[in-house]
Amino acid sequence: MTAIDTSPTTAAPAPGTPLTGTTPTSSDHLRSPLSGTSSSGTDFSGSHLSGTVLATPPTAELHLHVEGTLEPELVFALADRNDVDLPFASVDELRAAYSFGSLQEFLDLYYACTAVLQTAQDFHDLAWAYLERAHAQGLRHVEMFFDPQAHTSRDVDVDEVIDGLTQALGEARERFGITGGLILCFLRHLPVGDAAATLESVAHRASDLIGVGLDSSEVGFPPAAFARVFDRARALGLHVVAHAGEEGPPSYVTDALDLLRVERVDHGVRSLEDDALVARLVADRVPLTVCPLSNLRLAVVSDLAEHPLPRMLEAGLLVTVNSDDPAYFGGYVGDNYEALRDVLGLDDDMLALLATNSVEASFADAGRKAELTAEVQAWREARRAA
Ligand code: ES4
Ligand code: ZN
Repeated sequence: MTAIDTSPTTAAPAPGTPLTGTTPTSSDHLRSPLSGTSSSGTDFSGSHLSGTVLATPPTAELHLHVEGTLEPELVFALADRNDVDLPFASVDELRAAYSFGSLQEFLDLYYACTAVLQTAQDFHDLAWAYLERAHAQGLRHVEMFFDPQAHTSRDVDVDEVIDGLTQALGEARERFGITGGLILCFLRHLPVGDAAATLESVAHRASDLIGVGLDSSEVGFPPAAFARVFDRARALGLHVVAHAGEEGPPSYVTDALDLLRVERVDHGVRSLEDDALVARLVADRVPLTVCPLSNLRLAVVSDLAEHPLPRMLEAGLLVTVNSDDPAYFGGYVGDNYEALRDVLGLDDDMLALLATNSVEASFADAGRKAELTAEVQAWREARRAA
């Protein structure tokens, strides 16, 4: 059963009714985000899909904004369901607007489209659509970012957001054996007091979260202001990550490490401009969640052939591959691996290394990491035999 149907010919249901599928009003299918593994005995590994070996490895995705998985068809389906007026006449017109010169240009559209997301059902359908697509590309574990302030600012209850996303993740675990959970991101362009209040509003359900992150407009919003909020998140038992060094300078990466004490750096590509920082990231095995197609579409690099990822690997950095906002940037996680093969010439050994890095860099428990590492090895062997 598919939880959404975004085909253009689908008749729009009345506002508030599910498009298809179940209404996630209870938490009876929920699981704690990272504990346990599939127990059905089913081969969930990416390599079994469609009876052939996938061209890209089974992987963990650690840098994925669920709001950035909002495909234009779903924008229109949810707008119909919720009676939201859109400033675009058609799916094609909206997709044509997906042409960005900078992070800010993208973010303006990204926040505008969140207007269609209102109920737990909407958030469920959004996440489920992503999980189905990413499953088809070999996704095995996801640590999913969400931006509560983009929704609470529109009077959407944060519990609706968390309930819907958690329900979808629970279903993905049952049906696909995909593990993972949620990382709550603070919007750094808003006052730090908003971030602190957001964290307190979910403190009672910290067990529904893996961690916190920091995203949105980077330049002009350095990490320092968020140090106390991150202290509080750690005190709640949450992991901490932050976007740094996407458009911002390497000093933002250093500050994220020193002041926020992040365990991973999201993007971090500009770290290469600071040799001492690179040495530190290598020595401490700090993972960087790199997003090649995002970097291309947001003009962080002018050409994928010039992407620094190969240099980052050569430097010994713990690099992972991720899709960031796949609906907007032209590709899901497997598409990002594919692009690295096609444009940068990375071979199966390199792709397997990147997938193994994603497992190491994840917040999965040791048992799950061992399972996923074995799946990557099995993929590598299957590719050799194919
Ligand atoms: C984002 Cl690519 C990127 N950078 C910063 N914040 C974001 N939110 C969604 N995508
Ligand atoms: Zn991002």
